[in-house]
Amino acid sequence: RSRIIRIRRKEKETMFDIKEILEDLTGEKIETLQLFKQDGEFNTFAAYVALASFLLCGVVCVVVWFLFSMIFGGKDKRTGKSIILLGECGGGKTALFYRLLSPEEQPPQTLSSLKVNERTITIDNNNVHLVDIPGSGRLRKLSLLKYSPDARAIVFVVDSAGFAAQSRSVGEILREVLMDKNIQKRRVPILVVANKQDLLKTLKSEEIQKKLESELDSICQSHLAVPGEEDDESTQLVLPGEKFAFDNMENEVIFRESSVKTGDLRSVNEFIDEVFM
Ligand SMILES: Nc1nc2c(ncn2[C@@H]2O[C@H](COP(=O)(O)OP(=O)(O)OP(=O)(O)O)[C@@H](O)[C@H]2O)c(=O)[nH]1
Ligand SMILES: [Mg+2]
Repeated sequence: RSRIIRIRRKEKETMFDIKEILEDLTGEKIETLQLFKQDGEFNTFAAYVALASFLLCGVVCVVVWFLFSMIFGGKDKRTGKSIILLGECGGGKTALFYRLLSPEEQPPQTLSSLKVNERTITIDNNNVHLVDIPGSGRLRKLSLLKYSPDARAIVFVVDSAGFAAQSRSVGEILREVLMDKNIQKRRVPILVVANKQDLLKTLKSEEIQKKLESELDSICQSHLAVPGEEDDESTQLVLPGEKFAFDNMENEVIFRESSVKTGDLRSVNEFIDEVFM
């Protein structure tokens, strides 16, 4: 067994069969491949075999991990650079956009936006591309398609004072976001921020979450019952017979509060810090 064994090239192809190959070549049954021969001498060949097997196992593990993450993990969600502000008209996206650019200044009086605002700013040494998408119709949908491939996170702004009257349309827009292929594939985290907390008669983030959950449930059920052109079965947010729940989403969806007017943006800043960590 201590004989020097030469392995023919074709039999070198797989290291898993090494014991069988050695048995074929020597015609003897091999129990174990010993690192030291009986006379105590170091068996270089066995050491090479052990090292090669070890390296091969490592390579196989890396390849399996890579394939697994490609198939099940999607693209790394930490590759995008954009924080995208989305939501219904009048929620305070543009006001928030300006507050994030100049935290100490009151944002200028804004009218309903007709174009996307974008700017790159530095937050804690990170270059953050801030994108404010108008809430109204077609421009919102086209802009989401354009900017979602680079999304690092979404800040979904809700007017907590006007929410009761807008809950259905807010739910429709949030569904659009959750259905976006890039947002889904890269599991982009979403912060739903209940803005305008300085006003009287506002809803808290928990109340908004509950109401949005039931709105999204009914919207999703109607899409399941009568699928539209854009309803791709594989990306539906609920399965038939299932109830919609934010906890079941692949994307992390969290609910917090803010007031752009008073400058209370702790929730938004913490969220941005976290996604760029
Ligand atoms: N009281 C109060 N008003 C706010 C706050 N944030 C924004 N506003 C006001 O709400 C109104 C709408 O804000 P915008 O930032 O223009 O809203 P938007 O989401 O950009 O709206 P669209 O561009 O139409 O999608 C403006 O008059 C803001 O001054 C807030 O925290 N508190
Ligand atoms: Mg705006």
